[in-house]
Amino acid sequence: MSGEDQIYRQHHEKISSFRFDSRVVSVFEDMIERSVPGYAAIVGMTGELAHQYAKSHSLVYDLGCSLGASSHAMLSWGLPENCRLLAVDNSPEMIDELRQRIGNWNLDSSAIELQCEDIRDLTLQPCSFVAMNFTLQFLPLEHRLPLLQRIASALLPGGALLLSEKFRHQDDATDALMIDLHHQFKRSMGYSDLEIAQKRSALEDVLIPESLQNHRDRLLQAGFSQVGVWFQCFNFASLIAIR
Ligand code: GEK
Repeated sequence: MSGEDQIYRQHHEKISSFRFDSRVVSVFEDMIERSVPGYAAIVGMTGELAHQYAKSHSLVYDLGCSLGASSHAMLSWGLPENCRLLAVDNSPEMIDELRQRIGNWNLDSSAIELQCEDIRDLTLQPCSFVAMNFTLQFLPLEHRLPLLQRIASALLPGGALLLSEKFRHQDDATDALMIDLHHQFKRSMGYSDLEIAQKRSALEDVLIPESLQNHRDRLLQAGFSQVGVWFQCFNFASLIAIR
């Protein structure tokens, strides 16, 4: 079970860049549920979409799996016969904690394998579905297209990438409004203005949002044939890209 996220509750003299370390792991679920509007809907739908797109005897990836919420949803919905699910994260603390938790999942977890690796170094095998929920946003901008190209090349024809991201609205006034609405959401979830401000500064230069137009154009450039936004709330969205 997740503890309550109090990481930025007290005033910090110096805010260090955000890292997925053991402190974050211990409160991760509380943090993401109270910070990302629509998180539960996106994770739940990841299971449903994997169920639709995954093919029997193929691989499915969960890239940036954290504590396995998306993997859990995919296994709960049920993957086709002989599908293997590879959950990858480069935080050893996340993978260690996930490894311990899987034993308590009340479902058949024999199909899932965990890998502690940077997704930029991962050799992607032929696969039918890739979930990348709120992970691409942490890669330096220049590393995003090469990864998406490798995903597109690894996907079987008709396979799909589900990509969820925090994004930037192209019009500055709308972007400012959506940022305000997101902060209002965080306040309603119990975060103080100090917590919101300190977390924002920790994520500066770590989480780099782009516009939905950028995402769409780059996915098409990477080799996907069709791209659509299926979920959007304030400055968070999820896209489905078909190979
Ligand atoms: C969920 N998908 O619950 N290689 C591998 N993992 C990475 C990399 C990288 N280069 N960079 C960051 N990560 C999850 C939530 S959280 C989103 C994903 C958030 C990992 C990082 O260690 C963390 O576990 C995850 O990506 C991002 O649906 O906290 O906003």
